[in-house]
Amino acid sequence: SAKGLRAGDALAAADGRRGLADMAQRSGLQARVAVVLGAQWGDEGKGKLADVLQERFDFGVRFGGGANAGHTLVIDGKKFAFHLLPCGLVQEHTINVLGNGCVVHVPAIFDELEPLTEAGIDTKGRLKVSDRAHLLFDFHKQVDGLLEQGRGGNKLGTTKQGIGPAYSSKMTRNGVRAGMLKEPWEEFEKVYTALAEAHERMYDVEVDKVAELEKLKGMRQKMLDEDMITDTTYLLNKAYMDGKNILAEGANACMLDIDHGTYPFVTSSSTTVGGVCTGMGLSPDKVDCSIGVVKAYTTRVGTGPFPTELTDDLAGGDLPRGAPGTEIGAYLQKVGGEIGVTTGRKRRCGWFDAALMQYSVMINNYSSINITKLDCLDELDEIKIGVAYKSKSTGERLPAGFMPSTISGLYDVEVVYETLPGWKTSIAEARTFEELPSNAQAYLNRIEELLQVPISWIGVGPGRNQMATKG
Ligand code: 2SA
Ligand code: GDP
Ligand code: MG
Repeated sequence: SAKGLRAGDALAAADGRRGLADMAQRSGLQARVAVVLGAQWGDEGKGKLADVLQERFDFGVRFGGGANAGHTLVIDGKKFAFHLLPCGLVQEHTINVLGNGCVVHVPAIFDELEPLTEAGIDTKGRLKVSDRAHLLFDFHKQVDGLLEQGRGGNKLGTTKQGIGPAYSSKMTRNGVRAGMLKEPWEEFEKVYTALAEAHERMYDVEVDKVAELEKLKGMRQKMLDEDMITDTTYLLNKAYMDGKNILAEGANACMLDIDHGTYPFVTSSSTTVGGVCTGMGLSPDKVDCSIGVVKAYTTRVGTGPFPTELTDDLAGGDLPRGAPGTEIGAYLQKVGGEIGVTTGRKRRCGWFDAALMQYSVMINNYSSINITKLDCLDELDEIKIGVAYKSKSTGERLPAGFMPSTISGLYDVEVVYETLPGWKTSIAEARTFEELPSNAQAYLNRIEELLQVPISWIGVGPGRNQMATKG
């Protein structure tokens, strides 16, 4: 039926098995291993929730991706941007891990540690890199740029951080893992050179091998001095056995997952809940809480289908207007500060897409969700929610949880909208659901109803303390 999967009780039964009896468990406040996952197309505000939760976790772990992520924390008005490293580094009680599922550009590590040190944060000995993680070299970035160029008008809109080419090396099985940096330098030089030469043969690139090796040699020594490269699979499992708490910080998001996203407009890693386990070597039964981070509207950076996108053309039609004289998509872009943290690109903006979220819930079975940036809707007269997809060609409504697997299928969907009244007042000071205006409460209640997942956290501003709780 058009009701689809949410009509069944399968997910609720799974919650029961996970022991998610109350809100404290669902919101990550009692978890041994909690995961923060992007539920849409990224930039939902994962960094901020990870930072809020991190206080009670001993470890902060990245399980996939590389320096393509952009996670922003605002602490006492000061901004910290993370690309490769886990956000947990800002909290000195934590050990932070780049898990085996990551692709690691060594210079990026030092580039990112530097501003932390400058801010007076002691990072020494607090970063561990999996010896099984693959290294991402400068030539991977070079090739990423070339591949994008070669796509002409069909660009994926990658961050050009070398992500796709580095995962290609891993899957081709001629990649170089971080553990190689612990072997004699000559051995490392050999595997590095073989991989660089393979790229020179495959692509029309000239790789400055001498320069990169020279740079890496110095950084390698620093890593060895700090005992940075280690078996993090063992480290994390041992820590778990010893009763430590682990927080896994997702990068990118469900719809950018290499398998479950809008392929080929995706990143090259497993960004969904399964990737957590393969990317850090921790079994699924140990993950007792996964929180989906969900923006109160939708954004996407890079190309690819985006059913609820508000293009200026559309917004000029029958859609409600935002601040006087602005189109809503452009308005959200501006009010939300929707600019890529890594690349500085403008993010495309659109209405909340419940049909997409029902798919995201099905894939990840979130224990609860964190609605972020609700404050960015404060000034709107009316707010739309995409509640279902209809096929343009057949006119039929697609069942909840179903997402077309092809790009043509995705462009064939027409969104069914509901319109809710705005609240037209600032919510920046609200700290509980009850303190929100009734129209904001109604908006959140409708989202909960459509997704059948409880909301635990509500973002009302960028600051660490600007988070309201529910439940
Ligand atoms: P890539 O570089 O191979 O992973 O790019 C492939 C697609 O994945 C998208 N992607 C992202 N989407 C949202 N946020 C990301 N991080 C940065 C941020 C992005 C930025 O936080 O703003 O600065 O532009 C991110 N990283 C990758 C990308 O747009 C491609 O569609
Ligand atoms: P991430 O990639 O998911 O960690 O998110 P980004 O850091 O790329 O983008 C989220 C942006 O929104 C950052 O600039 C955050 O500081 C900001 N942010 C997070 N939560 C909120 C919120 O509730 N309200 C507002 N106004 N900004 C928020
Ligand atoms: Mg981001």
